[in-house]
Amino acid sequence: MTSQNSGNRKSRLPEAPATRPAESLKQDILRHVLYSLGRDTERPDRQTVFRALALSLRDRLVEKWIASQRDIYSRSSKRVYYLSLEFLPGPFLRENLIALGLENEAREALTDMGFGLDDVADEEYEPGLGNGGLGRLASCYLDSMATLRLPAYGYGIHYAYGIFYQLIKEGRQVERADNWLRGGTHWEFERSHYVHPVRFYGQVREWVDEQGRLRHSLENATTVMAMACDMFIPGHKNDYVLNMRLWAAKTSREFEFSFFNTGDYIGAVEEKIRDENISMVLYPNDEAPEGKELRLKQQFFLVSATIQDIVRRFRKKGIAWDQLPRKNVIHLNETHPAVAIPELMRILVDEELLTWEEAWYICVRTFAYTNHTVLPEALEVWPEDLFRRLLPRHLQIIHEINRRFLHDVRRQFPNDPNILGRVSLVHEGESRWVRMSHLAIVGSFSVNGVSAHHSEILKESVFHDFYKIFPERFNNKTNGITPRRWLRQCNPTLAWLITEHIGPEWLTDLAQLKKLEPYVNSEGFHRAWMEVRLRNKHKLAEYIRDKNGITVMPESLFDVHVKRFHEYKRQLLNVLHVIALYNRIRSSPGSVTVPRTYIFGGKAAPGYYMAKHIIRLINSVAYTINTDPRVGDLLKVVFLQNYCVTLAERIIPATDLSEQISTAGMEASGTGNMKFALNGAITIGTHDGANIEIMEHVGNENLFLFGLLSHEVNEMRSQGYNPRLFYERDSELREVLDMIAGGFFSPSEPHLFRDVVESLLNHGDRYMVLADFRSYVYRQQDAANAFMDQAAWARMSMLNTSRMGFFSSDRAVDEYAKDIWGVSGV
Ligand code: GL9
Repeated sequence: MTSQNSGNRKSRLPEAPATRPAESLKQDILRHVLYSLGRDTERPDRQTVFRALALSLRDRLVEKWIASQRDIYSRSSKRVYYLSLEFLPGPFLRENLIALGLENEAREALTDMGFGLDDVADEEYEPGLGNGGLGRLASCYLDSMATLRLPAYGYGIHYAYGIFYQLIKEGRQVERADNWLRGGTHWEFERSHYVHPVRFYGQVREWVDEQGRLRHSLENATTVMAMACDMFIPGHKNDYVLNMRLWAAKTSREFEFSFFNTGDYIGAVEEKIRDENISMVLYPNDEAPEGKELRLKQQFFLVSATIQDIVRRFRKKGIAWDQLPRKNVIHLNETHPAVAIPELMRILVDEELLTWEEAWYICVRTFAYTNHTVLPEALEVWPEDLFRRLLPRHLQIIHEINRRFLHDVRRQFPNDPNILGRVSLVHEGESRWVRMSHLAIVGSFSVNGVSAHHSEILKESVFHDFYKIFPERFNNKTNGITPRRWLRQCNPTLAWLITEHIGPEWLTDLAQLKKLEPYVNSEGFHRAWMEVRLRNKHKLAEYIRDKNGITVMPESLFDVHVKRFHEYKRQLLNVLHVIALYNRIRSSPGSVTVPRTYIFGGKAAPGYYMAKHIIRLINSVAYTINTDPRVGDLLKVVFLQNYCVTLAERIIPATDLSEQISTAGMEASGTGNMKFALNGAITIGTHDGANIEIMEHVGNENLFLFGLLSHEVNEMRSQGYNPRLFYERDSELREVLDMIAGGFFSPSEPHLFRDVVESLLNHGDRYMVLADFRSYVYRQQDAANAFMDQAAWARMSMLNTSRMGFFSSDRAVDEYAKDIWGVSGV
C-alpha cells in the first residue's frame, strides 16, 4: 500500500498488472484456491471456486475501502452511524460483481475454468441477519449510502445463527437452525485484535471526588468483549466502499487468568461459552418483541461497542465535546438501539465529567430515530426490574432524563395533568416498564415515519402528545429500495431491455425510467417486454416443479403473496378468496376463465400460533385444490418454503399480481410492494403504507386498490364492528368459512382449522378480514378481466416500472442526508 497518496481522492492502491481483467481475475481465483483455501487448482469444486472468487473480490473491495476511509478522514467529514439490530444483505456475489463492474470478466474467467457464473453464484448462502422489511431496508440504505459516497458506517451484530431456515413438513412450518457460517466467511475480515469491553450487571457506586463532585461508577460488572467483523459495501461503479461492522461476542475471561486459577477449569470454560452466547442468535420475532434478558443484552452489546468506536474516532480529532453533533450523527433504526442515548449520556457525564446540561445538549443533537411500526404490541418496552439488574446506571440516567422532561411538560401543559402519565418514559401501573419509543423521541432531534401515511398516523395518534411537545422533530422519509439489487441484479434481462432503450443512467438515477413511457405504444417494445416477463415465469415454474413437484402454467396469472406471516398482513384474506374461486370452478365450470397460479411464501415467528396455523391452512388448501381433477390448470396453489432474499430475487421478476393487502393503518410502509411494481407487477392492495404513494405515482388506473380506509377502520371499530353481519349477508363468504370450520381441507382432523374461523366470527376479527372480503373479491375480478387483455396488461406493467423512480433508496437516503443528517457525498 502506498502512503504518499493518502488523502488524495484519486489515490489508488497498487495498480493491477497490465493483463486483461478477466485473466488477472482468473489468476487471483487460482491463487486463492491454492493459498487461501488449500485446494488443488487442477480440479477445484464449485463451492471452492465460489469462495476463491469471493476472496478475489474482497481483495478489490478492501483496497477501495482503505482509499475511501482516507477520503473521509482527510476531509474531516461529518459521519453517519447507522445502528441496526438487523441487516439483511442477501447474497453478495452478483451485487459486488455489478458494483465493481466485473460481471463479464468473472463470467469469462469462470468459463475459462469450466464453470458457469450462475452455477457458481448459486453456491452462496445468504446471511439472514434480519427478520424482514426492517433489516432489508437497512441493507438497501447502506447500498445507497455507498453509491452516494456518504461518510457512513453500518453497525450491527454478527449473529452466529440468523433467521431460522423454514421447512414445510406435512404442511407445517418447521424451524431449523441457520448456520450461515458453516462454509467459512469469505466476505468479511474478522478483527480479532480489535475488541471493546462491554460491561453489564454490577452495582452503581456513588462517591465524591477531590473536587467535590458527585461521581458514579459501576462496580462488580460482568465484562464481555465485542470483536469487530467488517463486511464491505461498494457503491455502484464509483470506487467507493463502506463498512458494515458487525460485533461478535468474545469472552473476556481469557484476559483474566486468575479465573482459571481457581482449579475449576471446566467451569471456567463453561462461563466463557456463556459470554459468547450474546451474539449467538437473532431473535426471530417480527413486530412483537419478546422481552427477554438476552435480547436487551444484545441491544446494549451493539450500542456499547459502537459508541466506543465513535468516541475513539472523535477523540482522535482533539476537539471539544460540544462539537460532537457537528461531526457525527447516530441514526437509530427503530428503538432497538435506543439505549445508545443513556449510554452516551453516561460517557459524557460519568467519564468525561461534563455537566448534565452540557451532555444532554450534545445527545439531543446527535441522535435521530426512525419508527417502523404502529402495532401496539410492537412498541418496545422493558420491565424496569430487568433494566435495573442488567444496566443499573442506565436506568438511573433514564429516570433523570424523565424527571427533567416531565418537569418541562408540566410547565408547557399546566392544564393537562394526564399528559404526564401518557408521555412518561416509564409506564407506571401494577408493573413498571421502560418505554423505548418515548426514550428515543425525547433523546433525538428527528423522528421519522417510513411512508407519508404512516408519518401522519404517528403525529395524529400514536405519538400525538409528543407531536404537540416537539412538533419540529417529526418528519417523513418514505422508504425506498435499491435498483441495483431489485432490478439490475434480480432481473438482468429486463434491466438489459431497459438500458438498451434509455441508457444505463437509471441505475443511479431511477427517475430516468420515465424515459420508457414513449415506448409503451411501441409494438416491438411491448413484445420484448412480455417475452422477458414470460421467460422469467418459465424459470420460476421450473423452480416450483423442482422444489414442490407441482406443474404450473407459465401463461397463467402469477398471483404472489410473499412476506412475513402476520395476521395484519392478511394472508388469510387471500386464501379465503382462493377458496371462493375454487368453489366457483366446482359449482359453475366456465365461470372462472383466467387460470391462476397462487404463490405464497414467508416465515412465521416460531411462537406465533395463529400465523403458523394460517401457513398450515394454506398448505392444506393447496393440497386439496392441486389434487382435484375438476380444477385442472385453472388454479394452482404453491407454498415456497424458506422465503429469503435469494428466493425473493427469483420470485419478484416472475410476478404478475403483487398482493399488498394489510388492514389499512397497520403496514407502516412495505417495501416488497415497491420491488414488485419496479419489476412490472401490478399491485392489488389496500390504502395502506406506501401503497398510497405508489398509487399516486403509477396512477390509479394502473393498480387495484380496495377496502376500508384507515379512518374507516377506526370508525367501524369504535362503532362496534360485527363481523358476523358480513358472514350472514354474504353467501359466498359463508360457504368458504363453513368449509374451513367443517374440516373440508382437513378431513382427517375436521376441527383443525375451526379456531381460524372462530377468530373471525367470535373473537372480533381484529384485522377486519370479513369487512374487506367483498371489495377484495370484486377487485380480484377486475384484475382477472384486465389480465385477459394482454396488451392492456403489458401497458400497465410498463407504466408501473417507468413510474417507480421515486421509490429508489437513493432518493430516500438523499433525503435523510439533506434533511436529517446534514451530510453530503465525499
Ligand atoms: C417494518 C414495517 O412493518 C414495514 O411496513 C416497513 O416497510 C419496514 C421498513 O420500514 O419496517 N417494521 C418492522 O418491524 N418490520 C417491518 O418490516 N418487521 C420486520 O422487519 C420483520
